[in-house]
Amino acid sequence: MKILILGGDGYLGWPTAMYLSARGHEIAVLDNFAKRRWEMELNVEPLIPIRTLHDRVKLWEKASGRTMRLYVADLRNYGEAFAAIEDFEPEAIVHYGEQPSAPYSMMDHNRAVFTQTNNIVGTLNVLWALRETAPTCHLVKLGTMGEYGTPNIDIEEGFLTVEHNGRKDTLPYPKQPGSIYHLSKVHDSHNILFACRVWGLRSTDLNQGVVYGIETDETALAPGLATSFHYDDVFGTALNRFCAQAVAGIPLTVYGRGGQTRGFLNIRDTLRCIELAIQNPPRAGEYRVFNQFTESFSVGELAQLVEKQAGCLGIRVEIEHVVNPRVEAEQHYYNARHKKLIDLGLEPHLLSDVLIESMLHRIQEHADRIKKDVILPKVRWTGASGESAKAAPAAAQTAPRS
Ligand code: USQ
Repeated sequence: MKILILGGDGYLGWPTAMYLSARGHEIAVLDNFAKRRWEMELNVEPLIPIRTLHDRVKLWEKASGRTMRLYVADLRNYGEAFAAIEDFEPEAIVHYGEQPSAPYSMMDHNRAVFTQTNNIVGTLNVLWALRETAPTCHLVKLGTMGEYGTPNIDIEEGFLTVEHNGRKDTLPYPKQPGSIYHLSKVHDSHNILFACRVWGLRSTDLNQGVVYGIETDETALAPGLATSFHYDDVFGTALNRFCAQAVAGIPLTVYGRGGQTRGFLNIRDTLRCIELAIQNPPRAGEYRVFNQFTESFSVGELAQLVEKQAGCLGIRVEIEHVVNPRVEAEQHYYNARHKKLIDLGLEPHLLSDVLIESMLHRIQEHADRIKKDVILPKVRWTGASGESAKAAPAAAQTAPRS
């Protein structure tokens, strides 16, 4: 199939492009390199040095013997989005091309507005271009499990059947996202549902959990094919950060009490989930949601797993409960369904000691590049006064080890 990867320069976009190319699909990547600019703004860098996308595409073509197209385009510019889609004529689009960080979106007014404008307008432009030039193309859109928040009932896959005053309907699941970034994904979901319902487009909204991992079969083929792995407080995600902190000899930064539970998945499973969605497309006019994660952990549990495995390698690790910079429940009910991708054939790579060990080893190879001053969280969810509309959770000051 002809598949266009939006955000092809990113942590997940680049490995997805290689994975699908290796399986015989005709791939094009599109990016405007905005993430590289944000990294420079904040003086953060991926752990493993990343070559330009142009170079990585050339290297991949040499290593695999397959061709890959590259579009430099900004999705906020309708003309650029339209031109790429019209030119490539994709049968499927995988859309990672958004600002992906919750802390970045909560940093200041400019970045909050930027995140929502960038993500929502970019996606709306893609939807409109599909309507005009490729209405049968399958849009595989990366949403997030964070759209649901942490309700005190089971989380379903996108829709909830409710009975109200004696009548029954299946409606979009209520959303209670925890950041301006997560909100942008909720707004995207509404726009995509509308585009399917009214224009007859077809889309899979993948509500993905927190991804961890550095390596895929394709990134391992050559050093220059590596993907962008972050450990800093803005772009790094929990488990990736904990592994880097362990290697750097910095206490693991569990925010607050550490009972925050989320769905997690291995980067390798992200790629397989995308493939499964593409191989099993929705019908015209259908908008469907898959919850894309394989296991749930609290952040406290994750920190303990890293502490244990690092200990086996002789690395002494401390766990520190730092004041939670976010406004989020630290102890809550969490039971999210994630059956649809398993039904399609996903065989999860579950989190294991071996996997944590291999991440620690890989990070050790680049330990001298870890900037210790970008680890502690600096972005607070509350206003300048320190108050939020909802009472901030009881701050766990630097507390004893769990
Ligand atoms: N956390 C810590 N310590 C840290 C970093 C994070 O305790 O050093 C906690 C956070 O407070 C939060 C949880 O870990 O409760 C997850 O935080 P995260 O930074 O790993 O992930 P998040 O901000 O939720 O966002 C990430 C990706 C985003 C994706 C999302 C999936 O950056 O693109 O949409 O995971 S989900 O979390 O399911 O919404």
